[in-house]
Amino acid sequence: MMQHDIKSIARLFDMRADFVHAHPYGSGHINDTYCAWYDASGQRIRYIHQRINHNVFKNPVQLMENVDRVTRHSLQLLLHQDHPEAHRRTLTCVPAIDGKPYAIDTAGNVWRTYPFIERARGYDTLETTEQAYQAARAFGEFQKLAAGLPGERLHETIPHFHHTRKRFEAFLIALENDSQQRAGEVQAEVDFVRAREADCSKIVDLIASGEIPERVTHNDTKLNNVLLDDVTAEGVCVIDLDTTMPGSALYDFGDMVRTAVPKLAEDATDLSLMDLKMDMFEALLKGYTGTATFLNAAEKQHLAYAGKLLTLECGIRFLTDYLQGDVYFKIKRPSQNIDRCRNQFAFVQAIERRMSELEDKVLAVTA
Ligand code: ADP
Ligand code: GN1
Ligand code: MG
Repeated sequence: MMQHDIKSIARLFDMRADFVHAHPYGSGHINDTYCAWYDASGQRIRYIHQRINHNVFKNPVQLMENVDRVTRHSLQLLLHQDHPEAHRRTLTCVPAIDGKPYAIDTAGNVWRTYPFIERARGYDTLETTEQAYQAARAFGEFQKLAAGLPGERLHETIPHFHHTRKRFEAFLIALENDSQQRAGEVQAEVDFVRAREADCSKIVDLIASGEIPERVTHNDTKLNNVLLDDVTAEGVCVIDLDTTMPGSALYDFGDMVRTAVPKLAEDATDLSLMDLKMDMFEALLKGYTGTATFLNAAEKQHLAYAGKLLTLECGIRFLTDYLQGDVYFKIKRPSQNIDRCRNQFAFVQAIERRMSELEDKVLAVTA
């Protein structure tokens, strides 16, 4: 559904082309994304206009400072390499009329505009192991690029985003408050989380002790956040940079596993069919470790575990949102968040069943 008047949003940006029409676009759970067609001297081209969800991102201006820095750095490197497709390999911010990388509408919403990356797309469900390999390579390359970002530490756009222990505590508070009187329906899920309380501290403790280093990471590496070339499947552009900030390499690898390895889509409900696609896991490992060559021994040792942890964390977040009345993730049907939660927990169980096989694959690839 078109919630916003995109033609008037378009006027806030220095488009140098004439607006034709726009429609809602993509399957992201957070921002309001529109694809808009323009006439540029007789040529039809398209752009992405996005409203930043300020319920989720409390400081969109700081967020855009991060995005502007990261994308400029990325473009500079590509131009330095004389890359023939530099502007297709990274997001770039189209400036607003006042030169800023964002614009604010009359209702106070913060908007940004990106050129549309053509002949590539993001996948909710992968079709081939080559796609998994290429996606993981692209996220590994992105981490390398982010590691070289000059200047100050990036802003934390969502503080403690992957602090799983704090996610567990937020869940306990939502359960205690039970503002929607839903706790009674989710006893099995509550027990599931409580039984895994110890998991929630494991990686944060290793980070606190220094065994796992802080790195600049993407933090939202679900598969549809990398666009793969329509013809070659190469990972052409990493998108959705809102959570690019200090984190752990394990968060990025873990979220790739969460989204590329399950047999079922994130909100599918026929959970008896849930299992792992081992070949996808292997392809992710090869792609990621082939480019993320900086990983230390502790990071390598926890690659398989990261898949379990990030899935558990995401399930806890869906459950918390369900208990709070679906205030965070976009939903298209009333039970979608609890369906997503149950699905994530089924995948956690499948990982637990097959953890030794995953560990063997990690050893084989990283030895
Ligand atoms: P969300 O935070 O809501 O997930 P995203 O930034 O991931 O928002 O954008 C939502 C979807 O829009 C993406 O999954 C992708 O399909 C599409 N998209 C975003 N930016 C571009 C772009 N520059 N070119 C092409 N498609 C894009
Ligand atoms: C959200 O924005 P999107 O749809 O790429 C969420 C991720 C979750 C994911 C679950 C900023 O990702 O953390 O893992 O949904 N992004 C934010 O599908 O919370
Ligand atoms: Mg996204």
